[in-house]
Amino acid sequence: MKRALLTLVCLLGFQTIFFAGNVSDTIYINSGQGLFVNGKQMPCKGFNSTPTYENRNAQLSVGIMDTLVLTIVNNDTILHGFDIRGISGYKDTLQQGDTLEVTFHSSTPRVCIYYDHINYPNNAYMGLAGILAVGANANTYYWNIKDHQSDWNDSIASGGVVDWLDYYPDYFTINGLSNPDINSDTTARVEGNIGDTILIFMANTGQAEHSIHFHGYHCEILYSTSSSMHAGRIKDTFPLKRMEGYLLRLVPHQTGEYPVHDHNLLSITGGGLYPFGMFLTILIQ
Ligand SMILES: [Cu+2]
Repeated sequence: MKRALLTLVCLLGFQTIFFAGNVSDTIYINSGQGLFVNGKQMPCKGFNSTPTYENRNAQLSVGIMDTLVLTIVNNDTILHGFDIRGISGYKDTLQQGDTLEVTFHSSTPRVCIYYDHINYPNNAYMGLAGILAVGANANTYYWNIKDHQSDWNDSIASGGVVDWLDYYPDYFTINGLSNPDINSDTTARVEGNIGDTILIFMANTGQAEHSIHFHGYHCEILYSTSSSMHAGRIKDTFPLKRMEGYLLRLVPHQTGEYPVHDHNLLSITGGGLYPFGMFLTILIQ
């Protein structure tokens, strides 16, 4: 009996260590009217978790060594693409109504950006870019940072041409929301306790540069899409060029409610009004 039990424990242990799990997810490419702070509306697109358009892109997550089986459905009326930034082998296209299945896995924790590479950067700019997190824990948050020049959304949606050298954005969002609404997004607004290990998967999927500043706390970079040299740095400000991201670890040392905002101060406005942009708080108790 003892021997049988030992064998069972060994087998279970073996399974835990060597057999990674599968997770599956489906995302839909949707078109719609995005609702922004101050009641502003503009045409947008998104990779959403249902066939109905919303400003927020699906937040994809997979464990280290696990496999994500991802189904992408083109629910829009035009050709779209799917790719994962910085990783080869994923680039593919979907005609209207098409479905694509991809499998993804990573042996290390990281943040990835999945996006539409067709007509780049226009489709990604219209909203088709989201975060794929590898190695999330129970205290994980997602900050998908975007910017829009509202009249350009109208132009691009109606087939117009824009000159990216003249880009001057006027709306700034995290997960499709601006201050003050962003503080109601439980996947964005960090809430925790002293000593927690909090992970923040942050990506700039807009077309402007941003520089995210933490008041009250420093974070350690666990992974950076732009350079392996960044890992291990402990700082309070994180500059993000377009389509770059960080995986940050925050272990709070003090209680309080502290702001996090973009140090490019234009980005803490919305429609020209302060503080309706990239501005949220961290609450540590
Ligand atoms: Cu600041």
